[in-house]
Amino acid sequence: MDKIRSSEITPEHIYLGRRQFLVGAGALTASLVFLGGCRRLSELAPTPEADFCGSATAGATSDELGDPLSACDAATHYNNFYEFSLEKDDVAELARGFKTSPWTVQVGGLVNKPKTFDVDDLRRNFPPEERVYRMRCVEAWSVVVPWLGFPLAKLLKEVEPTSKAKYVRFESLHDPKQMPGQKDRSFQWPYIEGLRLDEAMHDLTLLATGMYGKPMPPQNGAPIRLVVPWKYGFKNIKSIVKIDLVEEMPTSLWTAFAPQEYGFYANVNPDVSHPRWSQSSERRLGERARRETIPFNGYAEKVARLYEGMDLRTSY
Ligand SMILES: Nc1nc2c(c(=O)[nH]1)N[C@H]1C(S)=C(S)[C@@H](COP(=O)(O)O)O[C@H]1N2
Ligand SMILES: [Mo]
Repeated sequence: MDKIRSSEITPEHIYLGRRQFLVGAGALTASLVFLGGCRRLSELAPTPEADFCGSATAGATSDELGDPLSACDAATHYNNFYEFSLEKDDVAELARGFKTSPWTVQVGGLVNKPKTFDVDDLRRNFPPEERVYRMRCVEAWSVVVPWLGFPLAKLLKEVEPTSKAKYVRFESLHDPKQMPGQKDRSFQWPYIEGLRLDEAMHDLTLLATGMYGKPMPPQNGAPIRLVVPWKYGFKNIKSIVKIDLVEEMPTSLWTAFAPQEYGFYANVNPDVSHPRWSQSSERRLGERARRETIPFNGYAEKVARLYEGMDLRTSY
């Protein structure tokens, strides 16, 4: 059991939150053991799922840096999706049967043409393209995924943001009947995330409706989720039902929960440690040795200009 570092099995995001509810070191130790301190590696290993990964395909075999795609089984069985679970290895099972059709995304706020889009129409109107992106979780693990999706900019142009719009606010489904994790009231549901308008309009910013050549599986944020590859994973909000153009910087679920730990920008930055761990390296799913974390997760050439003049050590 000492082979597994606790950072790999304890949900880092909520460690502090849990601790606030515990009294004394005994309770703390007990809870860490309860959270999985004695699990064996075999239990964390993904179970093959013929219905999804068995027929998975991808046009590419690596990203633009030459990093190989992560195994489909890994990317679909090691998930953060707190609406279902605080663990990562049981999300796929808990989300099985999650109802993702019909599904609409309501787009409004500071726009000339507010509109509610049906996800099937979105797939028809904006044909999905494959984009291989690295995703780097704030907990210091990462994965390389062939997403299928379209640039968020295409959708935003259709609704015509007004000149007052400065930020985009995203909202996930709130449905405690289907999502057992939403009964945990230490979080302010629904899950909310936000981007500055220029970040949202950047060509790398994707609305993904599939991965590995297939429609998005529930555990990865079906039917439609955000992918912003230069930011920490938590910005990549899943199962989106609402998008609003707004004037003020939105408060995300994570900034509301622990503002000293999770900022609005959340750009991947190996030089700025999380208050409780270093961000200088990461564990790629399926690999043994740790990798160095790259500024902006390797996308600096395309996005660093968005942050010119900002102090990247403090603007987290
Ligand atoms: N609605 C919602 N979106 C979410 C999360 C979540 O708990 N709820 N977790 C985030 C975090 S912390 C990460 S790292 C990624 C994980 O995406 P994946 O499971 O597809 O790898 O989803 C992000 N989007
Ligand atoms: Mo994350």
